[in-house]
Amino acid sequence: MRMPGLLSLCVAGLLSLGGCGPAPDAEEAKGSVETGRQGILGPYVSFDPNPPSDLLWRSQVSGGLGLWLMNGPTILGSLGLPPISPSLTVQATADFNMPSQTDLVVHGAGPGSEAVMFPISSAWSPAPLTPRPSSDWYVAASGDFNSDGRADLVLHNRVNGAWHYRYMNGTTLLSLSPTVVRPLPWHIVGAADFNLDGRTDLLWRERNTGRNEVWLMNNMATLSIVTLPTLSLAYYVGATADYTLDGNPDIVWHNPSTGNVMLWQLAGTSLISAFTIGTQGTGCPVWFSQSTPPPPAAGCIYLVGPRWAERHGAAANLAGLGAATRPPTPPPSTSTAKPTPLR
Ligand SMILES: [Ca+2]
Ligand SMILES: [Ca+2]
Ligand SMILES: [Ca+2]
Ligand SMILES: [Ca+2]
Repeated sequence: MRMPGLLSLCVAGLLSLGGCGPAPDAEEAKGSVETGRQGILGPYVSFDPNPPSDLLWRSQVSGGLGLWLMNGPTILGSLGLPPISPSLTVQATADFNMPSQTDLVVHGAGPGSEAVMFPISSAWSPAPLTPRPSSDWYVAASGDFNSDGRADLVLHNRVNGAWHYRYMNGTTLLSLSPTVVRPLPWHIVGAADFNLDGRTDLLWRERNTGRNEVWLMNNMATLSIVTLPTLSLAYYVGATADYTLDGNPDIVWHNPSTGNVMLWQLAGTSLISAFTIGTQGTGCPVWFSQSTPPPPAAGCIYLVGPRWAERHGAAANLAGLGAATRPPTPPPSTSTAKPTPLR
């Protein structure tokens, strides 16, 4: 029986936020960034040898990073990672240098601080990225938006609502898409191939209402807009990847006030269940999205990804793996989880 509260304390301890002993019921690991990383296999974005997607937590006070190592919606344990300066924020997770591994995109308040952090040896190795046009812009998410097999970035302007893609070859900027504007306060809060057509889609959230939309995209072309249920602004989007082992990207939300970590299990763009997968912190300040840094509140950690999931890379990557490292067979149901009403 897992005990999310204990695991929460443990992650907090690994982030140097307070005392914490080993979780007796969890397989806790203390690793370097290269220890057994697995990387990105289509909808699975993993940081350890177990392919199912993990959850990345961040203290904006200490710069600490920690993982919930997951098997679908089940927390297996926690893992502390080397910190990254609190002058930087974790904006996106992607794989910028094949073969697959999980890298982080970070930047500070102003242009010139952008970098991809590669997990090399026992530390993060930064590689600079082309600066943003101004401090009004932030990296909202990553994805392969032009379907060339290479990770790209989507940048959003928090002041005027403009956004565009940066098409990348590794850390090299190849070109920009046209810049378009969606009126604020809609913000891009994630990217994933929700409908499994091989093209990365955009997840939008409205800052004053909690309304949510998936824009099904073909590069810059909006194929259709799907409205998801509205969710209280007490929650923010922490991750978009597959957490139910069915190949469909899901959405993980966190409520910093109650600590509730809630999974929306999606089938394409349909919400089929919502349930709690754990608890992290209580009484912490609200956060809207990666459009601003997580609140630097002592004792509070925030879910900063991964916010990327794709389908089309999965088959090729999985084909190169031995059976032992394939994702486990999906469970017959999620009946052990308790659905909670949406707010
Ligand atoms: Ca994993
Ligand atoms: Ca691309
Ligand atoms: Ca798609
Ligand atoms: Ca799923």
